[in-house]
Amino acid sequence: MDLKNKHIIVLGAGSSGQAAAALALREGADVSVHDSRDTITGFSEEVVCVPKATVATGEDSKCDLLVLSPGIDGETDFVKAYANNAAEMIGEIELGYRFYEGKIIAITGTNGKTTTTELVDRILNHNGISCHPCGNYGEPFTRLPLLEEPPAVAALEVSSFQLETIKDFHPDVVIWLNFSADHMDRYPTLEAYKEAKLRVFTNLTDEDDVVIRAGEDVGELTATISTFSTEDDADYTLDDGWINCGGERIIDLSITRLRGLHNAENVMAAFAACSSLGVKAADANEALRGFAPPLHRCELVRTLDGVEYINDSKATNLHALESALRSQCRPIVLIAGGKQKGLDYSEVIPRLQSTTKSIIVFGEISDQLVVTFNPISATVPTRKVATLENAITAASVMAAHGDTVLFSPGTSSFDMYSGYEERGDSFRNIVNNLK
Ligand code: UMA
Repeated sequence: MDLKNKHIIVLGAGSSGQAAAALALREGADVSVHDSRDTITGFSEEVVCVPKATVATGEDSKCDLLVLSPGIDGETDFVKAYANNAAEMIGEIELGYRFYEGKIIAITGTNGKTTTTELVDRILNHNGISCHPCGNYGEPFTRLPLLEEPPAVAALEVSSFQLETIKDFHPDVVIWLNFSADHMDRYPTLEAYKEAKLRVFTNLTDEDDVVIRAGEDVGELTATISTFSTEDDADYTLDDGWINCGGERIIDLSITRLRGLHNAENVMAAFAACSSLGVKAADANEALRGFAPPLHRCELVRTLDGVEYINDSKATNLHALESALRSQCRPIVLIAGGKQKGLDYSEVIPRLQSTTKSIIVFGEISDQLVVTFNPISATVPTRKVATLENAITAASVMAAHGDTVLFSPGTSSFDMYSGYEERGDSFRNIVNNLK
């Protein structure tokens, strides 16, 4: 793609916008960045910054290429105003794809993406294949072609938001971990969310590999498929703490610090993808010795008076909450709640009834949760509090020796925090200050 002397508008001045602008500049384009914020920072002097952008700004802004940041909904009048004046509109992932020459393992699914991205990264680098974790994981994909020595493989975590704006994007391997309701504040229906995610398969051919949880309904695929599951028959299964493939035990999960069936599936998926690049099971097993889950994902913060405090702030949807509940083996005092994003918590009531002894709710969705959990209040009482600090104090009183206080909100944090990281850091700090 030739960007020389082309006028590029980058919409969104967050981390993807900054990386996309840097790449377009290197390619010789004239770059402007537009954002509805009052101020824009973090861009080089050559970039024209347009803060306080509105629909009217979009209607007045012509360009050869519009690069959209994933957090901005493409269905809004704001984006449509820009898109109508652009010769082409793509997302930041598509831009990165057009300039990155290495192989791509695209990792998607509702939950487990970040852990799996780190597992792929660890296994490949340990085996002498240079790899870099990026995408929804944190570092934008467009940073890779800007590196002096781009890695041989991108372990690319991709969200549905990012997939909405791909065109030619063609990964070599796709990992599809699972699918359940999420982001219902962005999509009109569950089908629309799934449709966005399924776009990851758009350009695959029979030369590509897909690693998929057994039983997932993703329609017909032409690629070579490997399946994994801790429940159903699959190419990769769980056998007494080992990952089993073709009747052989290949990876010993006890040498990692990962816990829970969902993490066993993440390991299966990561290894299956790496094996399609030639990694042997014994070498992957060695690479995973001591592997710990990323922060905010069932992270054991502290044990105080025999009570475990677990930070699972990354659980921003109900599938993640359910996985966290499933992976504990002690009685649970659950802290949940946060932003109202259209999720129906009644789905998790059977699991709550069998695993929790009490529930503490807070945040924008707390009134709704008190009503939703009312049918089980005789055995699992729910208490509403105003802040996370109040929730932790209440939990520390309610939990007995041998219990677990699990902070697994089940929804996003934006009603009170800048993101799940800030929310999880806050949980960790408060717990570490408990006396
Ligand atoms: N903005 C507007 N107008 C709007 C809406 C937003 O101008 O109508 C501007 C905001 O003022 C802001 C910018 O857009 O300046 C933000 O863009 P962005 O939300 O795309 O943020 P980035 O910093 O570019 O982060 C994005 C991903 N964010 C989202 O998808 C919401 C990051 O995923 C990703 O790590 C990063 O690109 C690098 O690839 C985060 C995320 O929350 C972790 N992802 C969601 C999730 O995991 O649930 C999908």
